[in-house]
Amino acid sequence: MSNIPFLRALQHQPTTHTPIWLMRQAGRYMLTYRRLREKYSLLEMVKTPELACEVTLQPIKAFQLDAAIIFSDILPLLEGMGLKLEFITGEGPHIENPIRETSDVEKLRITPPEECVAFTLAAIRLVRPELDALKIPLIGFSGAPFTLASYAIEGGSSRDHLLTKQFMYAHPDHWHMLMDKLSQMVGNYLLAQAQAGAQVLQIFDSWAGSLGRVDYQALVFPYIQKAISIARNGNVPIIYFSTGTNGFLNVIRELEVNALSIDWRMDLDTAWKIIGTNKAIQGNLDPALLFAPWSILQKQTENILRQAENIQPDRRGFIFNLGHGILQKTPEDNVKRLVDFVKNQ
Ligand code: 1CP
Repeated sequence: MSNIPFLRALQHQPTTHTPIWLMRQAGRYMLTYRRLREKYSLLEMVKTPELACEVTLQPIKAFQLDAAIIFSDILPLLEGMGLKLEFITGEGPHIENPIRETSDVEKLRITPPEECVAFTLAAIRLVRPELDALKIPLIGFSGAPFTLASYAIEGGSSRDHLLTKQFMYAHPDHWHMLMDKLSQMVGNYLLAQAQAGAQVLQIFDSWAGSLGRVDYQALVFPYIQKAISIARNGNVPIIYFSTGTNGFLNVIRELEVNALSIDWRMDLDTAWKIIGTNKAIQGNLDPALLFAPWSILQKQTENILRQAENIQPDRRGFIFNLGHGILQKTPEDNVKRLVDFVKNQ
């Protein structure tokens, strides 16, 4: 049995302190990251294992976090299917040849991760020994099929995911073909990360909450489950993260994962009751609270800890995190204070 708190929490074992890490903990809110980013583009950093390794370690060196997440992004995987990706400064991701016709789906390739995302697998192998020396476990990750489909169809970020939904309703057979291909890519990618040394896997389904329960259940859920069933061959715990999905937690709880990561729109204890204590729970501070005066941040942090205790008095199975990724202008001092506070409660 591991004595690492984050891994113990995922196995519902009591821990010496409540483990904490922050989604997108490496990024532009950190001065060390911005300095490196002046010299390299995002994709250069992702595709150079030495740089990805360095950025993965930046938040670990700055804060007493309980887990590291490999530095990458959810979108480079789409390049392995034949989509052309770039990140435009100030605008975000852009896909030059998005999916618009059914024939575009037929053309999508399934490429082994060793070929299309070898750089991330190499970064995992490179960073593991450094993290082992610090007794910090490493998380590998992938976007979920729906969230990836949304970028592949919209060609970039989208508020309403209208093109995605239109495609889903107009071309059901090709929607299933697209989701089937994506679930194979995602599953293989997660499995390869576990085999390269990731000790935990997280699936980011950031935009699943734009769907209603009926569509999520019929058109999306089976493909997340398919990706998970491939990834489970890696024999490491899996976390499923989504936002805006609290209305159908009773569907999501059926996923064969070890933990669910929830957002701040529902009380943690209410969510955990629906999910059941056979799964660990991760969350759920509003990332905007890291901009609040300390007294308010502290009160809301304590509130989350109390809610976890309402379900598990010793908080076993609870991992403190944000309800979504850390925001770009977050003050580093508040991150430090939050991490230190949670670990001493
Ligand atoms: O330097 C830069 O330009 C910074 C922005 C940045 C960073 C730091 C992007 C662009 N991606 C990343 C890394 C990243 N992305 C990580 C790794 C680091 C960590 O956690 O420490 C992870 C886990 C992601 C995941 C990711 N990328 C998600 C899922 C999580 C979430 O926050 O919802 C999504 C949706 C993306 C897409 C993406 N990447 C970057 C941008 C600007 C976007 C678009 C977001 C949008 O559509 O609004």
